Amino acid sequence: MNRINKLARVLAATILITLFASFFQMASAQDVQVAQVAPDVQVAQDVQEAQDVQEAQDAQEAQDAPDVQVAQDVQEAQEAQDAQEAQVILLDDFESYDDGALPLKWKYLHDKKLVWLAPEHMRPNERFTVVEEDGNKALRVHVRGEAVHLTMANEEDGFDWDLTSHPRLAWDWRAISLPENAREDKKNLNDTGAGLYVIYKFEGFIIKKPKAIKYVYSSTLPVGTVVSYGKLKVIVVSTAADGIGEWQHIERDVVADYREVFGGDPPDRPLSIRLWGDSDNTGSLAEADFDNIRLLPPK
Ligand SMILES: [Ca+2]
Ligand SMILES: [Ca+2]
Repeated sequence: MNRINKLARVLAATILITLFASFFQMASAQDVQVAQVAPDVQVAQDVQEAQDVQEAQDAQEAQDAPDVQVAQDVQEAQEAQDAQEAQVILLDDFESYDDGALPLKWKYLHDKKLVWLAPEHMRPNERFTVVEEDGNKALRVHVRGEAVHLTMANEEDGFDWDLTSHPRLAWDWRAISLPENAREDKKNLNDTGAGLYVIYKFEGFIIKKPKAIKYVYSSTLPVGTVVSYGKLKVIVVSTAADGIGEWQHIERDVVADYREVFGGDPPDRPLSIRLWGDSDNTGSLAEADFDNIRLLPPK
């Protein structure tokens, strides 16, 4: 009987040991499984997080990108504008004179000679006056029943104009009063309240006449009209038909204009620029303001 009991105890102990062994084996197998699974999960999480971060960065960059591009475009446009501005040659913006003064950088025809403007040369029916308005100064040309002009000569009067580098001319003007019923295509009514001439050269065997283009603010003719007086060509660039009293900005490619009205190329260096007030044919008042006369590089 004792022997049987001993065998039973041994058997029970063996079963218990076997059960414990199985339990520990299963537990370690689960640990291995966890240990095997865990790195993959971590990697997957890491990948997901990395993707999220990348997507967030991409989204931010996509948001930022248009602004960066616009800023770059604005900067490049500004640089291009600055470069062009640096090449502009300013003839006169009338800011260097006192309000009410004569524009002393300009010459005037007196006794058939060009002389520097001086008060004693002025006749009663003509005035060239720097006028200030809203912080800006401009030249007011006022003539009644006369034709007068101011001249600035190339290579003499403080500027150097070469058409190969500066083929364009720009200015602002404003008509205040234009000669009534004047028209540049009728000799007996040929008045121009405001005109700007470019004189290219003088031609002729005995009497030398200027070969010139006269840009006008016409009392009656439409913009684009071209009138020919031999060596003098008139191009209407502003007209009272579109109204007066407002500033207008004019830009002309004078090389293109010369080719159009004369054919062939102009000389590289025009002789002079003249500002005109002309009301001698109609005997009426011509009054206009000029400003910002500038030579520009090609577009
Ligand atoms: Ca000015
Ligand atoms: Ca006239």
